[in-house]
Amino acid sequence: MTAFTPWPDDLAERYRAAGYWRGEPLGDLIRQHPSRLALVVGEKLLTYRQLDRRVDRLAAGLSELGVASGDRVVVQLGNTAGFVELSFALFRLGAQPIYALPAHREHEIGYLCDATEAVAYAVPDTVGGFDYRELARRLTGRVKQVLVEGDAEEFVSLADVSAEPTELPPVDPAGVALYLLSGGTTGTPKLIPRTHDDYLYNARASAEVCGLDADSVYLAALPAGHNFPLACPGILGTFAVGGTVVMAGSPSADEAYRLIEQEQVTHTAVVPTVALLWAEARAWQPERLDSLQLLQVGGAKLSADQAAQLRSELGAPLQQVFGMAEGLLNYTRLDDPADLVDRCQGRPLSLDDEVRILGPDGQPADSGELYTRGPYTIRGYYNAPDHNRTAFTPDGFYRSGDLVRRLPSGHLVVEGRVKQVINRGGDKVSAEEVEEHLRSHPAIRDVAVIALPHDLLGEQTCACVVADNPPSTKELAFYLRSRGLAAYKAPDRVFPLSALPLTPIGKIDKRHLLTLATDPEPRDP
Ligand code: OOB
Repeated sequence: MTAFTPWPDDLAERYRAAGYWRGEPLGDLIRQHPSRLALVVGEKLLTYRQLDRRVDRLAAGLSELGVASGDRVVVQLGNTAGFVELSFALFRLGAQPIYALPAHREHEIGYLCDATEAVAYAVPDTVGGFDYRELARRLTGRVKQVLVEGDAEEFVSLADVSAEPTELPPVDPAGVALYLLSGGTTGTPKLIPRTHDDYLYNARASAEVCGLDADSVYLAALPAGHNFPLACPGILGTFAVGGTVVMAGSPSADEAYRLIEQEQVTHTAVVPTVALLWAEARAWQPERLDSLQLLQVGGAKLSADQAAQLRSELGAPLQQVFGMAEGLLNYTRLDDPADLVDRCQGRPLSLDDEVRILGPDGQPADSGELYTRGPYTIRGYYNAPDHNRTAFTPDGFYRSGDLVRRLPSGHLVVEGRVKQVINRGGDKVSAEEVEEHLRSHPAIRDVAVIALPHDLLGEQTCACVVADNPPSTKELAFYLRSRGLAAYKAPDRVFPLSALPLTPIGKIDKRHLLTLATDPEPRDP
């Protein structure tokens, strides 16, 4: 079993010599700037000193519960103090959080627990009427220990996990600190091991490029366990410079506007869909956004027109971010002209990010599929040798599946993708995963899942089904929910047809399906 594929020794040495990898454990990040304000969650304010102490006590308490170095813990907390405290306590123990998204349900969580033999699963009590303790109960037998932030009922309350701090064994900064989830092209999500060294560099270098300093106030509006708000520069990048992190319970415009004005937020990150909703809400939200020094938009394509619209309606400086949990981050720079910011998705963060663009003939080109390797791009997914053979080249480049064009300035424009993923407003839906589930539906004989263009979400999920009595979207949503799948993976549209079109070599012709599904006068193939 290969939990983690290391970088080759010569490159690791180079990344250390260049000062990217500093041999520091992530858990130490909040030991500096003791008297500064680290975290704001609702009424709760924590200085770095207070946070540091709470984390030490939590780490000691977890250790008493049996959580040890190398153990994995599935973390599905919202944007709360518990999220930050538990993450840092695990970093200090050398135990590894696996960051699930709030929308994940028993299918995804069960898989994560099984695949990683996680020793614990951390959840909130209820959020928006959904009871995560119920979800934990449905996973009985697959989850060893459940930790709850809030009313724990029969489980262990995170607030009670506390003990006198003790000396903990040293943590290897070259080892895995945490696991992120991949956007996913496969039937099951892949786990992305990130080391202390690489992830700290990711956060620090991002903080620098985004102009964060000790006076910065970062609003975590997207779910904290996603790479973008976690470390691009996000929560960790803000801590690295001694700034303040403000947690938002949701990315809704009313909550974000209120927090931005109240806490004088300087930086925040959203997906295009959320940014467009914020712009629309400008009409009725009275709050001022003058404190915003940078609005980062990424995770899905923002068109030049939409960028210009955001710029004029929100009045905040804009940054485009094209990133991936696997590593490579592209940012437009603070001194890039507005016109360039609007029409590209940024350029690589690091001088040592190697970007290879290959045309359809497999030869280097200015436009084609993006391959990358570098000081914070993984060399392999967790325990996935077969998948790794195709997801990475023999010389260690990650095959992103994104189609890009390189401008003479080195900035990249994202033009499409070759991977079978629907980017639904920044939420990544694996076509293969949804197809696998739908294929087991009793009424469906054959199915192909494709992306359809959508004004607000960018893309929507369309299930092209061959069935005598095609199920409705509602029925499919219900069916997938009953199988424990996250709700965002349910198809937005069902396109019935009598047979799936095939390419000359007999593969399902998804391009043809797209034309058929978007044809105003559909004809069956
Ligand atoms: C971010 O990370 P993931 O892992 O959820 O998704 C990565 C994929 C990319 O391969 C690309 O297909 C798409 O999301 N993507 C974009 C994009 N940013 C990401 N497509 C078009 N334009 C963009 N600006 O999504 C992520 C990670 C860190 C920072 C920002 C986003």
